[in-house]
Amino acid sequence: MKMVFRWFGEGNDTVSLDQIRQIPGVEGIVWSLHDVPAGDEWPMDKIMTVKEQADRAGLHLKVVESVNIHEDIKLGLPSRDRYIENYKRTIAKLSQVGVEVICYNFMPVFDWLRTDLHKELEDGSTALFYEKSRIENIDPMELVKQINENSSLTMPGWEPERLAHLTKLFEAYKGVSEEDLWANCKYFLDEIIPVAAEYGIRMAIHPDDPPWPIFGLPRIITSQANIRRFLSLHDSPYNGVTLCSGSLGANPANDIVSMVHEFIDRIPFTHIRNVRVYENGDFIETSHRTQDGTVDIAGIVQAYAEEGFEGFARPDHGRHLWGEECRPGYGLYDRALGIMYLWGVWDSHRRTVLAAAAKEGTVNA
Ligand code: DNO
Ligand code: MN
Repeated sequence: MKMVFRWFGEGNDTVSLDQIRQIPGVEGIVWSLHDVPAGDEWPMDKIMTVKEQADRAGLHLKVVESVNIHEDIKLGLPSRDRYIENYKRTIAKLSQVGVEVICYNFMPVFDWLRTDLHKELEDGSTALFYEKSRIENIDPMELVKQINENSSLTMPGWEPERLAHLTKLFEAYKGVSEEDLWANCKYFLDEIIPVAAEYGIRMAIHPDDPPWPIFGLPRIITSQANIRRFLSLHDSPYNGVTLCSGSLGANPANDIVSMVHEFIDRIPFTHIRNVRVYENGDFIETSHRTQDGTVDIAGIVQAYAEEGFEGFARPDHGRHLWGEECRPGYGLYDRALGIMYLWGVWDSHRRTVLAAAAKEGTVNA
C-alpha cells in the first residue's frame, strides 16, 4: 500500500506540501489542475508547475484526481469525439511527468453531493452530512431555484459554469437512460483505455457518491455487481476502479471487503474513509476508525493486507477538528489521524501475513 494525500494546489488548499511530507508514510500527492474546465486539454506548462512544486517537497505526483469527463461524453453527443481526443492528449502529457493512475468519475452533472458541509458531531467537530429526504423529495428545477437564491443547500465540488448550465443539462439528460449511460461509458473506455495502456497509465473510475440515482439522473458505479459489469465493458488491467469505501459505504448493502478481494487486480487506487449511515438513509462522514461509523474500515484494510495490495491509497474526507478552517472534508488533522489508523491496521496484518508466508517458505519476512 503506497500512501498519498490529496492536494488542491498552491493557493487553492489550506494544507501545505511541507505539512503533507511530515505525515508518516506519505510519499506523494493526489493532484489535478482545478482551473482547467472539463473537456479541455491540460496545458503542459501548468503540469510542469505542479511537478516542480512536488519535486521541491520531495513528493511524487503519480496519482491524478480527477481528469474530469465532459458532459457531452456522458450524454453520448457527437461532439464527444473532440473531448475524447483532448483527453487522450492529456493522458500522453501526464505520462511525461510520471503519472501512473488517473482517477475520474462518470456521474451525470454532479460529483459528490451533501446537504450540510458543517454538521456538528457529538464531540463538537463538524463533518459533511447527507439528508436523504431533503435530496430525494426535491424537484430538480426547485433545486436550481434554491441554489440561485443562495440557500443553505450547498454543492461542494461544483464548478460555477456547471451550475449556470444546470437547467439545460437536466433537459439534455431527459433522454438518457441508465443503459444509455452504460453504452456511453463503454464508448469512452474503448477509446481511452488503449491509449492509457500505451502510456502505462491505469485509469481508475471513482464510484458514484451517493451510490444511487439522484434528481432522476442515472448513476451506474454503485455496487459490486455494477463494478463487475463496468470492468467487463473493457477488459484490461488499465481499466480499473478507485475503490472508495465512503462512497460505496453510504449504501449498507455494499460489502466492501468482498469487493477488495474480488477486484484487487483492478484497484490501482483506493480511497479509505468511514461514514455513519442512519436508519432513515441519512449519513455523516466520521473519523476513519471502524467503531465510529458503519463501514468496517479495519476489515477493509485487513483485506488489502491479505491481498498484498501494492496500489495507492489515500484517506478520503475527514472531519473538521480543533477549529481548523479548510476545504470541506479536506483538512489536515483528521486525514492525518486517519492515515495513522490505516497504517496501524495495515502493519499489524502485514506482520501476520508475512510471518505465515515465511513459515511456509514462500516469502522471506
Ligand atoms: C469522494 C471524493 C470524490 C472524488 C471524485 C473523483 O469520495 O473522493 O469527490 O474526488 O469523484 O472524480
Ligand atoms: Mn472518494
